[in-house]
Amino acid sequence: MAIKTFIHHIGMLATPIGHSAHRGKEQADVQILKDAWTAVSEDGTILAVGTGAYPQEYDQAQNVIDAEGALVTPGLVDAHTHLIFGGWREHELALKLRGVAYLDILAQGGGILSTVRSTRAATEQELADKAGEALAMMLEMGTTTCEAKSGYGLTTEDELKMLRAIRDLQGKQPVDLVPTFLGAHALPEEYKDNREEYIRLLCEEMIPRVAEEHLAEFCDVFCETGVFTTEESRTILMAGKKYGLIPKIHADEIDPIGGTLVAGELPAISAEHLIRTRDEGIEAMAKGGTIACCLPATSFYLDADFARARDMITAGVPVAIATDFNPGSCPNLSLQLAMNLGCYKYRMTPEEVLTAVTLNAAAAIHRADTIGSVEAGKKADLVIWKADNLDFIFYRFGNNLVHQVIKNGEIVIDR
Ligand code: IZC
Ligand code: ZN
Repeated sequence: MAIKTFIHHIGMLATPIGHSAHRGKEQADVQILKDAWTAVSEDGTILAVGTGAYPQEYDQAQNVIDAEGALVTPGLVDAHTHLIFGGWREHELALKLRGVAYLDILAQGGGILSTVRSTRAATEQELADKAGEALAMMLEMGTTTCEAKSGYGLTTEDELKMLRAIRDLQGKQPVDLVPTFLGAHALPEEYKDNREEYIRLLCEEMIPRVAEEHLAEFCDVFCETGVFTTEESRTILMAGKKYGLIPKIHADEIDPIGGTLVAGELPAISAEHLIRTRDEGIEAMAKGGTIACCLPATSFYLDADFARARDMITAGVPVAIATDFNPGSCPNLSLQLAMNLGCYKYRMTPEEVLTAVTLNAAAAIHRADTIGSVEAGKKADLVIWKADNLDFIFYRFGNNLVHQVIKNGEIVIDR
């Protein structure tokens, strides 16, 4: 088979191996190859990985990339973002510094509802353009696949507009997008006194439309005090399931009201945030095979507790780490920062965190068959780092340590 790209002189190739999430001790099982190389076929998939000597014909590849002894990892997978939104919420920073709580800002019609107003006012093109800028920055920092949620429209047309903006961006720039329907992100102001009616709208109109137009793969709910209850979350996620949308859930971000129990029971492919998750929630996730998608930059920004990721690993729950990029609780899109925090605050090892932002993140968005590791048969999405070992990228923080990003075997970032 013709070789499109050959990458050699890889000082250290660090990657989990496999097609499903790694849990428990396996979370730290990262294959480390020294003096490695990889060959990529015409269609952008990895054909072979090896060390030392390689077949001579690889030197004839269209692109030969000399990694000059650097660290290479899989491209980073951001499994939880609110990529599409109008406006920003920098005015909330002052409130936050004065001690006003996240849920109080929301209850007063700010927070998510403020972003809903600016998102409704934006066109599909404006939303796509704004998100395109964020994606360009993410790619620059090593993210090659990104999950993106709706949830700032909260009317059928505005939710569809957000999901169409995601679809518009697919293929127009290098980052692969994975869409999630989050119509249950907040109760819109016009349904303040009529929550049953909004839930009916979600289940009977929005979800069927989203499914019919193939605009999302997952259905998500913000299960939280003052937002959606566990019963409502179950109803909405079951309705999504009926239409082929895989359940995800925002659980235990502010209050542990039982979202992780719903996650384990359904089961949801992933439960996200988990800042306040207690023992029974961890057990439920372990039982349901739910992936814990932890968002440490959100804890940092909200000055909240950090999820009990170590206990989750011990209990056999696979841990993924994502940014939660959004205009309110985490205006950060660097997975590198989330990786640093995973190490410093969750006390996860570099190997465990690497798995969390590659293979386990891929599994959380149902992509573990095609991305999340550097091995034959997977897409050639890689990062060549300004580092020669794995520890280095966790030890340094606050800088972008990406040298090159390779997407489907082609250099898309070179810095
Ligand atoms: O806009 O505040 N937690 N949703 C649930 C968010 C944070 C995003 C936001
Ligand atoms: Zn979120």
